Amino acid sequence: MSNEEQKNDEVTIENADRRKFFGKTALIGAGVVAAPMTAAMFASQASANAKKAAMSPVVHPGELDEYYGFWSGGQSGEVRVMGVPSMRELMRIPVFNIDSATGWGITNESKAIKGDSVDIMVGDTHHPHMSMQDGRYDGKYVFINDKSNTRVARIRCDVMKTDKMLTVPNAHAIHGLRVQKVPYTKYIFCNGEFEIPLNNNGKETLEDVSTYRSIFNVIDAETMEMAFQVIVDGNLDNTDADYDGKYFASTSYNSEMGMNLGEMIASERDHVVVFNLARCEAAVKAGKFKNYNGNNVPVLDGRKGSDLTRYIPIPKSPHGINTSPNGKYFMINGKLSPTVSIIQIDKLDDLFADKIKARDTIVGEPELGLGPLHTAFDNKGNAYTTLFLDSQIAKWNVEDAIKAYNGEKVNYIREKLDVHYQPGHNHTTMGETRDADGKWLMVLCKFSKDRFLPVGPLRPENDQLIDITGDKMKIVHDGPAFAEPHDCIMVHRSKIKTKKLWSRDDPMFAGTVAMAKADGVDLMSANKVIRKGKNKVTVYMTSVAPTYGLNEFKVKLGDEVTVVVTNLDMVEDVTHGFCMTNHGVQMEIGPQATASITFKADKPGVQWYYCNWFCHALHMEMRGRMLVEA
Ligand code: K7E
Ligand code: CUA
Repeated sequence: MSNEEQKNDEVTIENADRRKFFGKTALIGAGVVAAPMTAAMFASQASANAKKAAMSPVVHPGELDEYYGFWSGGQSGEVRVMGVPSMRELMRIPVFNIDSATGWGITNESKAIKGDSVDIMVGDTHHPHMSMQDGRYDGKYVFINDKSNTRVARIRCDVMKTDKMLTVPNAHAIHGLRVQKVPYTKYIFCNGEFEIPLNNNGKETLEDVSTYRSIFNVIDAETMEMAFQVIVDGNLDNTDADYDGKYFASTSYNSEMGMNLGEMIASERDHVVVFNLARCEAAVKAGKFKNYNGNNVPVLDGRKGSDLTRYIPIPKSPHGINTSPNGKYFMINGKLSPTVSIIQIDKLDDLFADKIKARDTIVGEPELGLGPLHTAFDNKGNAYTTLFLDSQIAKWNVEDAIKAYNGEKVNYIREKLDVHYQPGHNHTTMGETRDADGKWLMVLCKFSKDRFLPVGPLRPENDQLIDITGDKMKIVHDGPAFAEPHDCIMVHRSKIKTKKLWSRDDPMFAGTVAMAKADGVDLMSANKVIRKGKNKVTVYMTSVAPTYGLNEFKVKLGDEVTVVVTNLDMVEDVTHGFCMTNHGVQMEIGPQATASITFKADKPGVQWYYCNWFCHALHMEMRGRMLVEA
């Protein structure tokens, strides 16, 4: 045994003993562990704390958080609004799911927004990102993908509601999603992850894998319609854009185009595909595209050899891609490789001009640990990479990593911190914008194991908040989260202005307003029942706490009934509900909003409807009868 091996051996044994020791004391009980703490120990701990007190995540009752957090709700299909640093959950925004509280997916207004996917009740959200102006959040929209049904939705930040949804044609499973940062968010970029035939009609080609493609998608952020798509070689995973408005790039973990695990991880290298926005737009203008599957979305060919794209080889199965807030680098997280590959963005001009080779754009490839998935940034030149397999965050210095790649003897690793456990995404406050402020790092851990009271075989995930203002990272908060929050953003509260009341001309219910106009009804005053044809009835009513404009209305058994409620209350937070008992019908109507819901009156007799959102001391009395004549 060499000296080195012997030393390692000793360390292991010592650690094992320490573990046994801690295990025993834990069995005896927490009280026993606390007891031996002497006054001297307390004093030394206090002085250590005084050196650099961690920022406190405590936000006292009545105080407001400094940041809005937008959390993906993973398999729940929703987006959550958190207060950071308190980690209080402020709101849930239903997007791809059906929501019992607000009637999302049940009301006519939300169904119209869902459009062609109105019958789909599930979603799998991953990547929420806010629209930008010149690389800074503009507070207008948050965009979110649905991997499970190939959709992208938009949330309006003034009302915190979903206002647009698009099923992306030609693609299969939208995963990575980012916005154009500069000059403004004209486009949303997102990846079709899975590989399918271009005309996926089950006729032309089915089993010939060589005809399968993954497709890159560019969506107009304002209209939420497809701008164009790009066929690529390999599949597509995550994506991000530069700070110049010129390039965006996506990782590919399946450059092999394998159809099973073994095939997908066969080669030692996969790639990043870089897209040239100006060339793509010019190609669309010049008509150099094709259409597939009978729709008219322009599809460009960006496979190897095309002048629209460049392919940069990256070690084995990369995952996340993150642009540094100084706009200089794309960080490509290695996943199966312990490295992050640093692409220097201003070298891409030369790459597209064929003056340099693809790998010449790589200016650093620091080795960080096992399973690097995603990287976040502070405002001091440091990067924070999640190590999924090591259950750690690696803090490293970007310029030092570049020096090391050039052969200089520098240690670029600043610190490794244990997190609990298996982190996926991490994110810093304002860290995906020019305003990165280096205050908080959120780490979204995939497992919580021993961190919370056990709640059966399915455990919450664990969101850990880390203070990154000092030399050492400090975990200051564990937050249980339901349904895997893949990703989040944290936006300074000064960026977001929300409405207190709905505007009567809000586009969210413009369709219903138009219907009322056609029916000759003034929504602000009318309470009436209009029969439309043999089996259709529209019921218009107002609501003012604690009454509905109609105490009763009469329909016939089998009628299709549309109830339209307009909330006349002008008081902030006085939301009413409408619930038709025993009919699976309920919805929220915010102050000054109109909402409607359609159902079949398939039960005879007296059917009570009631207000299901607390609004008044006499809220229980806010109800009325639907009289159903048999
Ligand atoms: Cu890494 Cu969907 Cu961004 Cu999960 S993805 S972690
Ligand atoms: Cu209106 Cu409760």
